[in-house]
Amino acid sequence: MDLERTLVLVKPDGVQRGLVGTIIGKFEATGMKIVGMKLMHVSDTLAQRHYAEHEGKPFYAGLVDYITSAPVVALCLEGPDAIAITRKLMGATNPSDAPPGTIRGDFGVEISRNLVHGSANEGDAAREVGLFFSDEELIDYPRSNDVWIASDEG
Ligand code: 3AN
Repeated sequence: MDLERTLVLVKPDGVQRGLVGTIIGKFEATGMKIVGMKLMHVSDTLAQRHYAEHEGKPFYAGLVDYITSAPVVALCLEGPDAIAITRKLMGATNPSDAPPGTIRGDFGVEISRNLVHGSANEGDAAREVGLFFSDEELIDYPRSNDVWIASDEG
């Protein structure tokens, strides 16, 4: 199984609603390792880069306004299949389609306030982690229980 890194954002609504601990806790409980984490304000420039693929879509301006409106918590998570596992926990983009037990299904009601971002694929993950974190902000460290989370056998 490939060890992956992915970018997760607890979006402004998650921070404002006091759901940072709850949301991060769900990711952390899987065994994925936090290798980067910070509270930050997303600038217009960063938002435009991050959402470049959505430029020109009707919801683009609202998306940039939303992500820049208040602080976010940015995380870089690492683990086998971290990208897919993160997206499974997030649930569908539209909270009304996201099943119970997922972050968006449990805590959201509409697509423009969907609480959390997770990179969609390996290419996006590499690009987005690089946008939000410098190399020095990503910390490589062993955990004593890593062997109980994933075996070397894959
Ligand atoms: P996901 O975040 O599930 O990967 P994407 O990448 O398709 O979804 O969309 C990025 C973000 O754009 C979503 N998190 C959501 O906030 C917003 N978005 C996507 N589609 C719509 C839409 N039809 N209306 C409003 N916002 C949207």
